[in-house]
Amino acid sequence: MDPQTTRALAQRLYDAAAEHRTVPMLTAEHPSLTEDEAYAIQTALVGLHVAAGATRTGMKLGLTSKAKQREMGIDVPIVGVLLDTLALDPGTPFAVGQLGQPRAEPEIALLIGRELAGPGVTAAHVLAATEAVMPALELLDSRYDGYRFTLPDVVADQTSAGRYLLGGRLTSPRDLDLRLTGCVLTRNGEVAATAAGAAVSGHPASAVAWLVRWMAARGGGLRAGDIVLSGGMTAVVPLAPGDVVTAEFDRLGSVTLACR
Ligand code: OOG
Ligand code: MG
Repeated sequence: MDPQTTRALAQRLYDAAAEHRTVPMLTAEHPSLTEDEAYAIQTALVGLHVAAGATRTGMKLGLTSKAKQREMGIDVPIVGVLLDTLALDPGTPFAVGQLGQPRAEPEIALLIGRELAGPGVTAAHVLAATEAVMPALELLDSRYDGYRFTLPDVVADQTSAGRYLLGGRLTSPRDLDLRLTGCVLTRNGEVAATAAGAAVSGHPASAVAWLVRWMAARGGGLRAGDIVLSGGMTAVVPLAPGDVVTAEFDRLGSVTLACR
């Protein structure tokens, strides 16, 4: 794919998000779009946000749990970029109309304490480099009609990144077994889904180790201060004005999103 087409497709997704519209899947027009070409579109899309003033705050993993893979019909993990413009303030109700097809999912977030890079990084290295883990809600928003896509489509669309909200408590991962970290997701007081950390690639740190190796293969790595979302633990809940969604985690605390 030539650079001009890559840029034009990134602009199409950028404009769709800005105007709260959806567009047909890119693969409808470009059926042979590869995963690598899709990541190039994503990079161009992130570049448009950065040109408009956004700053990178970390990385997000997607489709790291069976629940999510089943939900979207795609069984490989995907990677996106977190930006400061996507971060929500805890305690401030979110005007959900800012997103076209808003959904929420509970995730375990890692705050990376020191640079982490290289092809040999394991879950143990990730845990040693993690300053804290935090409860998180990711708000997803596909820019595609009917919230349907193939793997290259969702990669190009910044892995449906919408917003993210981190809980207010930092917990050291040292004395935790994140595999066993239970999560209860409630929507308007009703339990919507439950899971444990092991739902995420067997262990959230394994998912992040995979991410670091993936970044190493592309000449990058995690930086000190990066936030990493390790991937949705459960199926999503849809969001509408008035909804209150809470993700409660054993030993990590909770995070609540109020929608207006
Ligand atoms: C794709 C993004 C998936 C996750 O945590 O699994 C994702 C989607 O479901 O729209 O962020
Ligand atoms: Mg997610």
